[in-house]
Amino acid sequence: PFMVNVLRHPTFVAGNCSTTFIDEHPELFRFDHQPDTPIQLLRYISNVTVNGFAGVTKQKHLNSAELPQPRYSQLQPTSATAGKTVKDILDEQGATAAMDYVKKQSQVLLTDTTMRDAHQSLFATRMRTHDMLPAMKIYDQAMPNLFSVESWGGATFDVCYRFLGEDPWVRLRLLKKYMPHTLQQMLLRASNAVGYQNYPDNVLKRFIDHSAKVGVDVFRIFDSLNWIEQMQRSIEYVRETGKIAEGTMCFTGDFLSSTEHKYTLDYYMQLAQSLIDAGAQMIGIKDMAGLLKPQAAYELVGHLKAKFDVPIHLHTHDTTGNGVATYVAATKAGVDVVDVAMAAMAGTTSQPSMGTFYYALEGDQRQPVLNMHNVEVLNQYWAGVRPLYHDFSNGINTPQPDLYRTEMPGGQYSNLKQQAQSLGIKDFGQVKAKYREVNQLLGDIIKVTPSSKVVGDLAIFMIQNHLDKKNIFTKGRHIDFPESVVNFFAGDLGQPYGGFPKKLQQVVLKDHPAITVRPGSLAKPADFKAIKQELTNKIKHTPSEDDLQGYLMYPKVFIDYFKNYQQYGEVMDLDTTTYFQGMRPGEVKHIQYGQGQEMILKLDFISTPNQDGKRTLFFELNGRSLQLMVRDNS
Ligand code: 3PY
Ligand code: ZN
Repeated sequence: PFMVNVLRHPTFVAGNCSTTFIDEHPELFRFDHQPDTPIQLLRYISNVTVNGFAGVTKQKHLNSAELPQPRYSQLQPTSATAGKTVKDILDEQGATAAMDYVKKQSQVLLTDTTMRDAHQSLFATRMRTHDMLPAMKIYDQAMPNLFSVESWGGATFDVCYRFLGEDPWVRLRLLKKYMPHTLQQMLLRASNAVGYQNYPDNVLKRFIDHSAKVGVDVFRIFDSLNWIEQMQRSIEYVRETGKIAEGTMCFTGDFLSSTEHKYTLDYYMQLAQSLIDAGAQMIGIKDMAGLLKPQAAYELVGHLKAKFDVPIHLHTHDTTGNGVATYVAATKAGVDVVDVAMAAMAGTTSQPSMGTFYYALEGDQRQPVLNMHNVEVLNQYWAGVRPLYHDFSNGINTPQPDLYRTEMPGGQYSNLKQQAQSLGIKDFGQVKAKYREVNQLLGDIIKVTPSSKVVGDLAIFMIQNHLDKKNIFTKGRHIDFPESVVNFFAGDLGQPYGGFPKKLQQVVLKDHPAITVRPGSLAKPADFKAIKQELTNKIKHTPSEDDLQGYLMYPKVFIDYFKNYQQYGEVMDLDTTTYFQGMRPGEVKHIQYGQGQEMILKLDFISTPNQDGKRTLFFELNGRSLQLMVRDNS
């Protein structure tokens, strides 16, 4: 096959490697895929024009191709306070030096989550690389004093392949390319990596090694049950790469309350100790549901800072509306880094707003070093991007203080609401009440991907089957429970703190066996040679390491992606309205694709379906007429 390799490209060979050359050509970041042809993209456009995109309503008031892009020339000059960014220090002197630098900062540092958790929590992780690119190019210059950007991992890996027709590894290469002086941070679900299931240790190691090689600098490692045994391997493997291992505690409960006997301050102090013993260089507090109230943040961070010598990194969601107050309190207690999103992508289920937090600390010695003019240049761009994803937005636009009682993670709130609606359950209040009841039935567990799904699935299941905390022990004996619930009780996610409720475990499992050890200790190591051969047979092509990694994580999703990629080419090149909505008759698009080519495409007319249900689309491609037939699936 044709080799697309940036190093061999004639422009590079000639030494004429301008940034603009790479700019428009993400496909150069793939190493052995076929190049695009205009026909591939035309096929995609025709199909989406006729059949639409799942979850998108056709509305053409937006034209993403006309979105003004942020420019380097709009920025005010800024520099890293120490002359070097944290990324420079990591690259030049290693992780220990980078951590020492963070600890020495008197100001609080920031992680910008706009390109990962913010869109994951606001509009179902759908932000496309195409819309990240213009921002990526100026982040380094705009905000050299950030600790990091959280730009990868969590649900983004899966969603890239599954819904965006993109390769997440290409995105990571672009992030690294354009932001060479900013740490790239990912969210790693410990032994579940970027999936929803446990992977064998050798798969986990290979994934971490490749991620570190391609561009991840900081790995935020969490386990959905806070089970240290599930996190130890990930921490160890990250340490072997020389990158930064952030051992993470998921926060739940309310340790300031006299009724909290499980997730006490002491619980978190011991967990932090175990993470440090396992090799964590930084402690993350992951407050995924936004439950950490300001005074609790003050006490938790204060105790951690007093006892441990590693930087403390706090993550929250603004779902309850108290996010900034929590961060201010944490700042007073000495937190080293907090997670924020740019205002246009902040608030409610996302992170608190960067600018809002900055101004909240006016007059405080720890106010972050930020050039708010530059932040505003970027924010204006994000403000233009956000409406493009309106169809995927979760519709939550007010604070949700009831979450303090329901303890549902921000990302799950909207998903579960949709799931309930699609099953005919109209009263979400009922779902929330059931969620609380299920949490108590399960013994009050940590709720975050994937354990939160167990609670959500069981809540819906109990509503549908008229089960409650009493009759579940009798009626439940004759019912098959959802797979996620069975797997949880079988120990496939690990062991919850305090153990399983034994009686319910028997009711759910019936004859199904349960384990009490780390699932990875039983998993057979993956036979990479055999898997590579299997993949080669399926795609009829020698897979790159990127491809193999995609297949190891999500076999079916990857194969579907690959087939689409072969059919449609690099759809990342299309602007977002075209990608989600196709074209309307009369519309003209200038599309950059391939290796620096541009096509001018006009859609003239769409025929009615013929007797086979196919429509003909009449295009003009660079002034020449061209027709494509597409089946109308409606
Ligand atoms: C993820 O695992 O994707 C999360 O963001 C959990 O909070
Ligand atoms: Zn989060």
